[in-house]
Amino acid sequence: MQEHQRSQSVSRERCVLARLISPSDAFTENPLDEITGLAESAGTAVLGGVVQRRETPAPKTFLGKGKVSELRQMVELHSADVVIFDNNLSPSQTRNLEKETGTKVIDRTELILDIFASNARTREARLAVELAQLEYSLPRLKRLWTHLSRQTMGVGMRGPGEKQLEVDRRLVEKRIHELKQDLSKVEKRKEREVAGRRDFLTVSLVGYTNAGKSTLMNVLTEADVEAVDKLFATLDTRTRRWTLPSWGPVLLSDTVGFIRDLPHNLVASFRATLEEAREADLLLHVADASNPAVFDQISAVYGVLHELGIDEKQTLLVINKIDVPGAAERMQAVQNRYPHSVGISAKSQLGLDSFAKKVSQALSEGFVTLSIRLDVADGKTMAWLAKAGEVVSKQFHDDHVEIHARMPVRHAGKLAREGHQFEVLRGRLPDPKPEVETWEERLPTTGSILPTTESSELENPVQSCSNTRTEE
Ligand SMILES: Nc1nc2c(ncn2[C@@H]2O[C@H](COP(=O)(O)OP(=O)(O)OP(=O)(O)O)[C@@H](O)[C@H]2O)c(=O)[nH]1
Ligand SMILES: [Mg+2]
Repeated sequence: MQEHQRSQSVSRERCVLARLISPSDAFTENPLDEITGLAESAGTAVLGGVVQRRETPAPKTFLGKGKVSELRQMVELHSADVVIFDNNLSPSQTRNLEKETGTKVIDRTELILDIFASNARTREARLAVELAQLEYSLPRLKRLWTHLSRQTMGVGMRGPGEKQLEVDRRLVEKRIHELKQDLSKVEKRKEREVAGRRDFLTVSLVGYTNAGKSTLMNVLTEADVEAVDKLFATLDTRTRRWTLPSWGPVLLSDTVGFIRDLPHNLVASFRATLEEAREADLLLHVADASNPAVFDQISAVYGVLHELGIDEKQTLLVINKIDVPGAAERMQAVQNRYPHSVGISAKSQLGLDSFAKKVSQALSEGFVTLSIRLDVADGKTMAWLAKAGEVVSKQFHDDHVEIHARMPVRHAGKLAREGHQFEVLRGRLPDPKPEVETWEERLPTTGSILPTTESSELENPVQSCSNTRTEE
């Protein structure tokens, strides 16, 4: 499986970075900062990099001619083993660039998959990563096959090279099928596990990778989750009991971090891992105020939440790392835009009291009091109501019973789905999903995470960085 073998680990290799950015992209920092962090997390030694501003990529080599030759010189100068692109490349662009630079070329998706593969500890994470890697390789296998058969046999002719690749392709497809079946079993088991914990309210930490989710989890629950300065340190989900001051016990879970342009098939493969977040009563979106790209990171996280279908969930934005010099000002800018956010330092344990208050407040906003009319013989629903919430009062009439009950919003959703009649006495049920096209259009209608102004009016702390302009 030639192409699949390409996605082997780049650990301990010497690398040169490359990125194409659009002329309108604005940076306060070096545009190669994030990919440098990713490449280092994958274990490579970063020796240099090139950036090109261009409206659209060059069809054959992605970068323009002059920039490709600059890249080749850099590869020769540093005797680099690999060029890592911070963009996604087509299989033919990868091949052309490998020819031009005389070295291996990998793109952003392949690098992220590589990091996930080396950090995957649990069986579930390993299955998810293998599936995403094979799905990434499959179209490349196909195209490699076309390319090889043309080269060796002429168009449309069958030959031994093609036969081998055809066999490889079938093997990959078979394995993809098996992995999907295994993951769907894991997903079902997870759904049952999560449903079994329904007696507790659940709060889930989500956010950009390295934002400090695991550090916060450890501080709040003494969970002992790995929290290190490494991208994608966490790839599974841990759930612990957290005694929320002035509230009581809730379940808190920490999970895999997100990143800009997270490969779609990776998000899909991690659905089972993200089950807790999908079912949570409240999401705590942890953002890193020490990072100048915090606004972009916040939007990238909302993008992934949208992809998972959970962007309408009640969310509290937690602005972390306010202990870092310069972060307090950035926190202010974030709070201007997201007034219902809260600033903390998980590491220095700053702001945790008001954080806990905001969480309690958000959780109580997630409750409704309902008046439900049930058939007197419907003992099953009555028992369920007593378990799902608090029954405040019960009034028996000739043919029905009227129950007033307080419960988390998600339970009210279940009652509606089951066709029960009820009236909301206190609190609010979420509006039905609006018919909009993009998640950005949807943002202004979602509860506590709202920006206060239109994005065009926002004070944008991210300004253009002139020294990164490296046009041909
Ligand atoms: N200065 C400072 N550093 C922090 C704070 N919180 C976390 N960190 C550091 O940030 C790095 C990443 O922290 P983690 O808790 O592993 O981040 P994460 O969001 O779980 O990251 P992934 O699991 O990789 O997605 C670690 O080096 C932490 O020590 C904070 O409040 N202040
Ligand atoms: Mg983590």
